[in-house]
Amino acid sequence: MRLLLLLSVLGGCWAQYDPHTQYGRTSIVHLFEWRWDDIALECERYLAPNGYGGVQISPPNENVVISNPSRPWWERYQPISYKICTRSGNEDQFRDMVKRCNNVGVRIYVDAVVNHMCGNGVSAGTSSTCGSYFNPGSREFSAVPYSAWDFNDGKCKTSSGEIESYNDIYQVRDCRLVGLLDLALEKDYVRTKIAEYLNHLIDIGVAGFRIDASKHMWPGDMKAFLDKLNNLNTNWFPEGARPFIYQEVIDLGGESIQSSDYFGNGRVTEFKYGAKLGTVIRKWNGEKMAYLKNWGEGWAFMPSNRALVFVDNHDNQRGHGAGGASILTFWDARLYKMAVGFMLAHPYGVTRVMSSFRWPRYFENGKDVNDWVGPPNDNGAIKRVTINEDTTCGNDWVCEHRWRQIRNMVIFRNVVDGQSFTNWWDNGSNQVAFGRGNKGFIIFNNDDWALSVTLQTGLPAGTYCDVISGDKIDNHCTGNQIYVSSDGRASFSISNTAEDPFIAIHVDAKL
Ligand code: AAO
Repeated sequence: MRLLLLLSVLGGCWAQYDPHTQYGRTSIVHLFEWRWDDIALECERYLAPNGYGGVQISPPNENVVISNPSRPWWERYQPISYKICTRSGNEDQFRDMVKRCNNVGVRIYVDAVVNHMCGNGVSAGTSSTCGSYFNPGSREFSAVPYSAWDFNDGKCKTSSGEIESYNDIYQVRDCRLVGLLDLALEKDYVRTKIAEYLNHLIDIGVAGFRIDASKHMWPGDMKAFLDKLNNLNTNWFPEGARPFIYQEVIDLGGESIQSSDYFGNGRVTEFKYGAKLGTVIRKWNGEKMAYLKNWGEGWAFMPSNRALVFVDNHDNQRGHGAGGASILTFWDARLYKMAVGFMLAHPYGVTRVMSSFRWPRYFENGKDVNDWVGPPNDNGAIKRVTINEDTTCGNDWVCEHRWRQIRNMVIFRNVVDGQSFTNWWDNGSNQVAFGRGNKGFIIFNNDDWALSVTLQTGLPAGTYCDVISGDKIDNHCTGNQIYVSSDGRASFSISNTAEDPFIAIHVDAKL
């Protein structure tokens, strides 16, 4: 009884850091701009069978319709109301997705845009995804409703009303981010409206939230609306479970606002992770993989139990947000697979895999002039995610989460969950290897010469299927095989010109 009480108290206070994934599932995937009915299908046909823990979805609430440029992806970051009504689907389709995904043990995390409404310069009217009236000039959003009282115009001290310096914490929290009308979160009315929106989603069955632009909200204001949230729906979650919270705060160092300011509310996105890993894998600035030995807190990242990590996100894969040119994406597939493989093998943080759409990337003076282009569509309607015979996706959906190397590393992470980081080896350059207890082992060759080495893997003796070059199907391996001898040692050879210059083995892929 006392133990139960202690457990439930602990459970209660730690819960906002816990993604509430089903036992044995550890990673989430961002299905950027997908339709709700396609996500429901993907949960059933692919994510559950391959051990994905959950999906981050694009913002589900009504947004402005931008026609110049034509339907950019970023229109979804300009809310008009909290009706569940977007290009991804209506509320019925949303409910169906949440139910079907939860029923196969895959969680849904909503991208919550609550710092602001649409841009200051948008013209008044009903050009919104559900046709609700709004007037940015008079600050009227009748479908919430919000009025001029509910915005920070009086509080912001810059003459432009915009954030002019990221080093002034008052500007960053009280002024407009790129013209977006900044909600007055100090008001209980605004906090209540936000909590009503999020509670509506919680009651439908979502497991948590990515909170957009958290840097632009005071941590205490956020806590005030988070404290108003319901527990998760007991159809799928234990009694008393709190929503998983991860806050989008870009902290690459050097600004007054720090990630740690937000730890009390939940996890925080660790943007240093992808920026640094990209620099290392690209071998820029004298970086080498050997330096990854103390990856994580040793690189001045936030504590692992507060971090949400990713190689790229929907912003920095196209030059928005932060991280710059070092960020690896599907456009650099060979290096990208190594980076995602490293992330998923390494114990640090809660991991998020990116799943993108292809766009006509075109650089002029170092900037992608098509960075705005929205998802594959027919006259604005988002195209379905079709599945090819070889299990890849059609219609310009990239589906990185279905790439064998990435999908198999998601499974690797599940298999090694809870095991310590062991048996590190490096050649002083860009050939490195490490294990996860006696469950898994991975080795990379990112040097310009071949790798050939015998190493302690920590694994039980036997023949293993390399899950990067192939799959274990029934009891045979479609890729390379690795032989671990009775002392735990194994020989590895990786050509520097290999399509995927890394090898990963784990106990569930033992033959
Ligand atoms: C669009 C148009 C705008 C127009 C506006 C209103 O593009 O021209 O004014 O509508 O009409 C997305 C798009 C925006 C879009 C917006 C609304 O990215 O282009 O604006 O939807 O449709 C900051 C925020 C961060 C934000 C990021 C993009 O802190 O929260 O900008 N990300 C989220 C979403 C994002 C979304 C929004 C927020 C808004 O993920 O998709 O915007 O809902 C510094 C700061 C960062 C700051 C960046 C970029 O970063 O630290 O906090 O992010 O600048 O402004 C070095 C530094 C690094 C620095 C970086 C860049 O790397 O180390 O710290 O340089 O300077």
